Amino acid sequence: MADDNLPEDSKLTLTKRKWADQGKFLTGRIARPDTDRLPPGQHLVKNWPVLDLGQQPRVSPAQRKLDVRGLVNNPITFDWASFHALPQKEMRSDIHCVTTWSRYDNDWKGVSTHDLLDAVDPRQEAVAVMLTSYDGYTTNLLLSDFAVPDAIVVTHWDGKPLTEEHGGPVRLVVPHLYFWKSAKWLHRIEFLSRDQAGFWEKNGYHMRGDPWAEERYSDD
Ligand SMILES: Nc1nc2c(c(=O)[nH]1)N[C@H]1C(S)=C(S)[C@@H](COP(=O)(O)O)O[C@H]1N2
Ligand SMILES: [Mo]
Repeated sequence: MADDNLPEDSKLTLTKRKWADQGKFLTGRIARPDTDRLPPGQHLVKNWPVLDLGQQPRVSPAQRKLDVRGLVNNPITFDWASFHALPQKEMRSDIHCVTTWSRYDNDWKGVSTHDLLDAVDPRQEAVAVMLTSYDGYTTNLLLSDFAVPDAIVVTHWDGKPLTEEHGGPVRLVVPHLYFWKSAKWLHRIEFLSRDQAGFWEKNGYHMRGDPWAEERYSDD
């Protein structure tokens, strides 16, 4: 950590301040140090559990497309070839599932949402995205959460093609939110002028799902 920042402006201070606010608001407990990598209420697993609605996508992997549409200047329907013509990036991140398991150090390869956003050029009015998957699943994200630097549309995990049970050939990974936001078998990304609830969000889950703030369920 560089110490040339003023203390009140440093990333560490800002993170701790956020922790303090959230910790006080949610639990009344003293905030944990930001060196703690495991969000509150989570436990670590070494395996990678499979969780979904139990409905396998009907469309075969070879026929799948990724349709990026809505409030964008340049809507694109990607096939496997055009998707792989975008810059391919590698990232490592942790998974935090709302069912309380977390898994560290997952190696992903795919297209960053940054590069996807560059390609489709969202319009000024776009503030949210709805993700729709080939099994009928939907989930929503604010554009600001979709656009974080470590969000990535992945085709590979741990150096190997993503298995079908984990959402292959193409899924989203948004590591700073609970894993239900990371749609498997991704079919459509639609840019919207307001945040609308997806499948779990209509069924009692939180609209945002920040694991560090324990945004598991909606309040109402
Ligand atoms: N298409 C689709 N994506 C999905 C789901 C689903 O049912 N369908 N479940 C979500 C939930 S609740 C979780 S915890 C993760 C699980 O991903 P995994 O099976 O690869 O661990 O996928 C998320 N993405
Ligand atoms: Mo989940």
